[in-house]
Amino acid sequence: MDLKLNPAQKVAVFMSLLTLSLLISPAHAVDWTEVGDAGQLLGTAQEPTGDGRLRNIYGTISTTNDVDLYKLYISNPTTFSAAVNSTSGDLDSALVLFNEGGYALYGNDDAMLGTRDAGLPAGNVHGPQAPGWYHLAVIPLGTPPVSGIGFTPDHYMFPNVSAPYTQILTATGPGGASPLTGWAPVDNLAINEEYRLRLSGVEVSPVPEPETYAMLLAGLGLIGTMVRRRKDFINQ
Ligand SMILES: [Ca+2]
Ligand SMILES: [Ca+2]
Ligand SMILES: [Ca+2]
Repeated sequence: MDLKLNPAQKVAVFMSLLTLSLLISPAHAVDWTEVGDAGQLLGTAQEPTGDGRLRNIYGTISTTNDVDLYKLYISNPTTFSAAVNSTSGDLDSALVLFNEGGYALYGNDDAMLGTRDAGLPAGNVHGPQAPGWYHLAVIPLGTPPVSGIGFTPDHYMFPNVSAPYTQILTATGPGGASPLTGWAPVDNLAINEEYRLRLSGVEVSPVPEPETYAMLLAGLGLIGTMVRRRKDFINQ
């Protein structure tokens, strides 16, 4: 095919191929390692960056009061799940998912009997219901999230529960109807426990912007016009 393109058409073809390659490029899997110490409040949460599906976060719980809060974009709420493994062996973890505004959705202490690793399952009725920004906390056991001024149990977002600790918890505690403001402190001990947080349904590159699609469609439209003109020329 010998299409003679004017400069505008060349730009259109180039932009179309570029945006097409962006859209169909294979999804990357991203493993994020905690940078320094992730904060524990909405304003200091750590936001992993990169391009593609966020597969793992590797981090450290350095003290008994070190909560690591991550700001995540959940692109697929139905497949979202999170699971902690204590890679250094001794961390008794808990997990809580908050929405963008800091209201708690669900939490867990032990994913299954016989383990102290926490997990949030996919497809739970209390899990995320829409794509968007959320906050996920990796918590050393005994450091409950609170809402309001003060750290007393009347500010706890989650109820006190008894064994087994495998249940999925919801924010039905006295402070559960309000957003996260802090974590009730415990005796501060250095523990330096490393963890791996496995994730699904989370992206670190936002989906293509609407302008990307608009650019692609505009470029394809121009190519279509050019091909039609060429055919008209041949058919004359
Ligand atoms: Ca940390
Ligand atoms: Ca932290
Ligand atoms: Ca646990």
